[in-house]
Amino acid sequence: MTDLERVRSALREQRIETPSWAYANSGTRFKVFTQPGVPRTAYEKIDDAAQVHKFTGVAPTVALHIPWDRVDDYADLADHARAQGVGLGAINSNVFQDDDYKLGSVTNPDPGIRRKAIGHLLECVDIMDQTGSADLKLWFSDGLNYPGQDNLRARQDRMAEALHEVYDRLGEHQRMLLEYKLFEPAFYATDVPDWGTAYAHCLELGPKAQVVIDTGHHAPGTNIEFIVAFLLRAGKLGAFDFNSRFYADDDLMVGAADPFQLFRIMHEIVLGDALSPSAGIAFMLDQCHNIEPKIPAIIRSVLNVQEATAKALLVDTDALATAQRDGDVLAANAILMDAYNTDVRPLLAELRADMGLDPDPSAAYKRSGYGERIVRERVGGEAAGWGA
Ligand code: LRH
Ligand code: MN
Ligand code: MN
Repeated sequence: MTDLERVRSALREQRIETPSWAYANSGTRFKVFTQPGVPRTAYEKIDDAAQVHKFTGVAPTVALHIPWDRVDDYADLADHARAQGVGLGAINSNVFQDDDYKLGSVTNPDPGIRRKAIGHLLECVDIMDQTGSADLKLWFSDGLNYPGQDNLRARQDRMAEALHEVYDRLGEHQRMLLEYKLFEPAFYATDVPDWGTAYAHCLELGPKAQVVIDTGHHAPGTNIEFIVAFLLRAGKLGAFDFNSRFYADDDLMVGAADPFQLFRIMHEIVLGDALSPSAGIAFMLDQCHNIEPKIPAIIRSVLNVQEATAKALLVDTDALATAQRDGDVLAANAILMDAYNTDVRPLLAELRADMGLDPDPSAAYKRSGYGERIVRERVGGEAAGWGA
């Protein structure tokens, strides 16, 4: 296989999962701007996700968030997805939107509330059994606003206990993905604030527990590609929640704020041989499109990930290794920058044509008339679940 064939075949194989909640209305703490035509049900969110896959060819699964996507019959929802040409992906749990969780969910000092939160996580595994999903994604808003509010160490014990109980419930082909976040909604201390804490819990749990890197969940200036390299080496990188940030957890389109960072992350993925679906890393988006049209924004995001990946695949890794061995700092850096500065859009357009797709997914979606149709047909779209 020539180098270019290797690049093409890796791109053809790439899989990006889109989040159901990105298709629905969303907003900030200050305002939810509703958009006409947004989905009213989980079924309609899947219909929209199917459009993204139809035009990009690399987004065949949709992540669900429970209870935002609660339905009576999850097997039926999975059938619906299949009929639309997509599948259901990770199940995201939600133990952050109930009044009971004001002081925490699984780390709450009240054992009754901890039981309720663990009950929800176990219910999510039941749902996975019905949807055929392999991944349970856990994010805990648990934390403290004030020093002295609770015992930091006891909360780690409670976290470990809850994670063990859920871990033990996982089926043979299921895994648990633990997401960390530096701050928000808790401002003084978060119970899983960083990759080190998530990693330590996952290590204690066993091979079915891995870490999720949400790119928006770090302090400014954090070297995320280092975290990628470290976790890959340890076999503990399970997934990404991709998005962009300028300040905090902005949830903007991936690759919009810092495409170079996205390239550096994908470079570590390529070096670690972790791009292929067989490597088991779930590449998911976790975004909200508050002011821009949603389906076009998600198509744009998928293309941004593809472009960063194509550039990462173009890095001349042999030449890079030689320059590194020689201690040739400038040559090594230039090799990386050459790949980053390559315009990969013609390559991707050609690849899409080979795959029987329109070379320009955004334009093709626009021409399809789907956007106008949903505005006509759907009245009273749903809020994604927060801020409403
Ligand atoms: C938390 C988070 C987590 C949630 C999602 C809606 O900030 O990143 O992944 O499930 O947002
Ligand atoms: Mn996330
Ligand atoms: Mn987030």
